[in-house]
Amino acid sequence: MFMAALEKKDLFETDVPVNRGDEYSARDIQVLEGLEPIRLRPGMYIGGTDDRAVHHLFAEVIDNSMDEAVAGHASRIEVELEADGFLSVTDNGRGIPVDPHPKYPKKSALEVIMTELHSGGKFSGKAYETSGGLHGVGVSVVNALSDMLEVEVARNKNLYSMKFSQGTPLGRLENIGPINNRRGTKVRFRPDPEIFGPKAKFKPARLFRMTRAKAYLQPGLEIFWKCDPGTVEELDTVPHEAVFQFPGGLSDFLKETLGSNITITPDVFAGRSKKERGDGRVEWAIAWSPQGFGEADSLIRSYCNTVPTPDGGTHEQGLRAALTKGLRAYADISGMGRKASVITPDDVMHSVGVLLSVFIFNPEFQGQTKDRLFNTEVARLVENAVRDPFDHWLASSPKDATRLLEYVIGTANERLRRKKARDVKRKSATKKLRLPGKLADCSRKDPTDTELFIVEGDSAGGSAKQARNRETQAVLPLRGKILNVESASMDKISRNAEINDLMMALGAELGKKFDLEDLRYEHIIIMTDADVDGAHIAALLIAFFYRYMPGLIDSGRLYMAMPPLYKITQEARTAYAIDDAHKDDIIANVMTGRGKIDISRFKGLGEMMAKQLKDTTMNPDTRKLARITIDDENLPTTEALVETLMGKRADLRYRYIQDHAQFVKTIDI
Ligand code: 0RA
Repeated sequence: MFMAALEKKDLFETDVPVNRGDEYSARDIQVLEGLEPIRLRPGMYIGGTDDRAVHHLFAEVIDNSMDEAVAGHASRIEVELEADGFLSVTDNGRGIPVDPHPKYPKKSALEVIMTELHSGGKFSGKAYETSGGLHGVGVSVVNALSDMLEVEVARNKNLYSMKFSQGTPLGRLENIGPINNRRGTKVRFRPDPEIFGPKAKFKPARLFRMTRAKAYLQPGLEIFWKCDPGTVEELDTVPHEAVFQFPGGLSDFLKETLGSNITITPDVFAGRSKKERGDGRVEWAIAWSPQGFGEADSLIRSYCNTVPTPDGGTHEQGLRAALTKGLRAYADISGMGRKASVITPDDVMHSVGVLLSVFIFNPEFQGQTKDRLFNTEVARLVENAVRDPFDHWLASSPKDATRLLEYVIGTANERLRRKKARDVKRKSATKKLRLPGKLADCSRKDPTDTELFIVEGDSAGGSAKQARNRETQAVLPLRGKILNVESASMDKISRNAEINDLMMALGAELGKKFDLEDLRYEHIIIMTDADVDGAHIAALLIAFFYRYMPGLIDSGRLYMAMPPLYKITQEARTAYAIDDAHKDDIIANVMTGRGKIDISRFKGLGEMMAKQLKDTTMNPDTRKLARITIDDENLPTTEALVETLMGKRADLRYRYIQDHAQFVKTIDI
């Protein structure tokens, strides 16, 4: 690297005799401080060596001409892409100074500007002006990374020229001769294939877009575009010649972007700060369009000294603050303050088209790609510039202002609604992870074809756990009776341990928060003893679901298991009966007249063998289920339901079940 630096030195200092045997000296350091680091690590200066970086070179060059225009010294810029890949940018500004540089008397200022890193602002005496440039790295970076670069300056009634290759002067600054009618600078260059690869080249469409955008940022400026027809691919829609001039500035840009989009207010809100010395200036154009902008719902383009800031920054912050505060203040004076209290800057910036351009003195950029404006004072500058005009704009057309305010409030409310829905989802998701300890969950995670058996008591729970299909059937034993929801407050219900376990197992919330989508199982089956207590518990559960999760019943996903009350055997024949009437029916119609009939009564589920429970009550292939339905026309009171199911009158219970039963499969009896 050191040797390479020495070699370069020979070419750089064109007017100093070269001594190849030189020891390491101050002059060598000088060389290292020149353009060599740029070629060694181009990524550090232009963020890479890809397509984007190639176009960055153009941005840097046109930004210098834009600085002249913004400072009021240039009124036209020409951009030309030539057939051989050369790109030139010409302006009618003051021209790069060509007189000897005070610090290096043997060199022209132009040479120093083109060959010294960071020399732009410092040496040029331009520090008092706002300047863009490639985030301040200067045109010397472009020079270092071009295999050829030529500068022409028309100044002092003379035309000068100097050529470089890879940042190294190919000769001295030449005076071509006198001219009378011209002033300005032309930079013509070609990206070095050694740096950017042999295939790297400018894309006409991209250059065209970048060039046109500049014209909007400086109303009055004329930009001429020209590209050799040979550079334009067949399918490109780039014209070979064009002139950009937008007297309406950012407003023109925004209107063109909006196209035929419908906007909330008929007028674009546009303006510029009054020119104030020592500060900076701000220009903006804003419109809200619910239709969005292509794929995106908003389009926010901001610039600092005509340099795009795609990552936003302090200028955008200031604008957000001004618009939000302005809308809130308008809401207050128009009696909508309470409704508008929910709006945030994000709501205001929803579906918005914004063009924001600031001109400041010492721009600082931040972030990986230096695409975000960092100067903290700019937030205040923009907020102050925009706030007053915004207030006036709103007040000048209350009808439109109110429509805008209502639109933004609508956005805020929609945001709040979504957040609430998300919170509920998240809550139920965490519930899913926190399952009650006594739940024997099924292994299948997808609710499809899964069942939760809500079982009375631990002993029945034990049998059910043995009898179940582990993959699809879960068992939740409830200890004791659950609350009677008819006589308990919501507060008390949500603190009840059994109900909490139930909610956790189901993954569902109560009341308005209940969402079928949250249910962890497809079918919920109440499985209680076929006795009075069992019926009571079932009734209480049904009442609870009816009251707090009606969607579960409406969707037909709540069932009662139909465990048998009697086992009837005759020789090798076995049948189960769910109640007395069923038993009588079996004895009369199923059993034969021969042989002793043995009838045993189950005292509870817990008393059944696991295999019996499985065959009679749980196995989907052999069991019966009763679907719980609510007959809205003859809606039973919970009392009536409890009365029916409690089994004080077993005939009622049987009838109820018969009336509502949906036999999934008929068991073999
Ligand atoms: C340094 C000082 C001055 C102008 C420029 C540079 C300058 C640079 C470029 C690059 C492209 N076009 C440009 N135009 C001007 C100010 C010179 C003066 O005070 O006359």
